[in-house]
Amino acid sequence: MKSLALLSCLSALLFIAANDAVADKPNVIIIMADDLGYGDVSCYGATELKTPHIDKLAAEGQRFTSGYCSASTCTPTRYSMLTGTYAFRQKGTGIAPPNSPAIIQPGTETIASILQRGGYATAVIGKWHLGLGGASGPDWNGDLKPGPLEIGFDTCFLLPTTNDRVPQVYVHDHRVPNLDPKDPLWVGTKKPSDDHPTGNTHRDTLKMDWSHGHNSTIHNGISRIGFYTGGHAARFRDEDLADKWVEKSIEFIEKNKDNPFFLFFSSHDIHVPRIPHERFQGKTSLGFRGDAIVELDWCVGELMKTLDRLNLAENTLVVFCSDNGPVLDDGYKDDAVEKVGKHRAAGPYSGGKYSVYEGGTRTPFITRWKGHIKPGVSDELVCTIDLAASVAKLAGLKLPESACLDSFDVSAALLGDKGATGRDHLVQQDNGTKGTFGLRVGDWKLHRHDKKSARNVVVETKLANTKVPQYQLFNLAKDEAEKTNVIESNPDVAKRLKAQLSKIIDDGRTRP
Ligand code: NG6
Ligand code: CA
Repeated sequence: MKSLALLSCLSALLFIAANDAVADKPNVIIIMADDLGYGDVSCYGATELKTPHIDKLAAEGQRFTSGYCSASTCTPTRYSMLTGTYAFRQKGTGIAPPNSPAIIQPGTETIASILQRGGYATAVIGKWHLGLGGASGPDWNGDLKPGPLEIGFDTCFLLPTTNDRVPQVYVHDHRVPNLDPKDPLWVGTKKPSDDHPTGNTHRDTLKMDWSHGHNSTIHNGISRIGFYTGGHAARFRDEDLADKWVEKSIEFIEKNKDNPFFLFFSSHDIHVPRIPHERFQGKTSLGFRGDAIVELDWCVGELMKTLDRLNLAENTLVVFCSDNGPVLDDGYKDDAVEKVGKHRAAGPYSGGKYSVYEGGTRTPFITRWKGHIKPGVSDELVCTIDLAASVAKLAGLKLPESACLDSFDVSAALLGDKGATGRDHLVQQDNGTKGTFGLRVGDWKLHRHDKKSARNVVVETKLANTKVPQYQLFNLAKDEAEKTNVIESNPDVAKRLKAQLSKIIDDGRTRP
């Protein structure tokens, strides 16, 4: 009897100790915007629209002027944010097509698997675009695995690819919800029948016309990349995506308010097709591209309100970032080019999405953790690829030696600690494993264009490929817009950076 009492006393003590340890672990919310440029929000200088919620986040935390994503397209940035490893090291990490199999293999350590092992509840809600299913691709009518649940997420509620690619259905954990077995979902690359309506054959019926690509299957009056049939009961309306992400995220936060959680809020805004909810349409002078930014800002506000309501703001690190720089015309005629006016989506930088000029990867990057981060502006160099190592550090978790090969612990810089430094170098890439690299070391920036041309024109004019030499060197301190190639006058710097870039690629890892 006595020993039983002692045992229950001991287990009660252990429980308290365990809970104390858990209480030290901050919740983590990563809000990743899609295609949002450095100059697209008012706290980074936008004057033609207002983003009060994102601005508030910045005012209450650290706003980074050298915050980057690691690639200028979606799939490689998301791959490297989750795995902590540069995407150029792994074949098959370029922009994923509709029927892409899972790109991150089960067993790969990710920011989610590390936090999950550390006792966190983990979720990804929103755009995935990292493939689903085994080698033969997604089984849309069956179990969609492997996927997020096989690499560390307890739960997911997804848009499987991007919304300009088919199909327009959600994925909840391993299944497409509301699928009627009598109306199976088929997704493919070839027109399924001669009379299948497409953006080419039924162009005059579209509610938003396409400008390039995006002329296959039509859903909700918008033609997409790829073909699909069936699954009608499961299909969503583009207008409702943002509301759905917010609704599902609030559910997840409420459910896990008493234990540590990690939420990857993966917005589809402001990717094409930009179809904000009716209540945001026409809210800016910039057309749907601007309205989608306002919708994104609303999402941020709703998430922050939820943290306040549940008294979690002082226990939650919020990171706001983007997956690549901006683009105006990305395949639909949504007036983004015509209505841009004075708005400079990439801020002072050149290039944008698809480019290794600064506009492609230098994006809004904000951290907030009330009571732990002193508000301010930081010029330290940080990147989405560092979130894995940095968040692991904040949660008191160790990174396995063989994982997260390029993720640096910049947690002190993320918290804005006095004297804390970010990275001393960063590699940027465009898309895929072969192509174009940028290496920033201090104020120097080396470009290595293995392709003969690059998208380097400013985003306000139409993005177009122009011929470039294989190597270029810029001094960002004097020339933030990368206009003057100074490689001839700085041969020693060029030699050093070229060698450093080759070594980073050849070594297979940069994390010590
Ligand atoms: C491109 C698409 C573009 C966009 C991009 C992926 C065409 C002509 N262009 O191939 O619209 O979908 O892929 O964007 O189809 S990302 O942000 O997901 O990387
Ligand atoms: Ca993107």
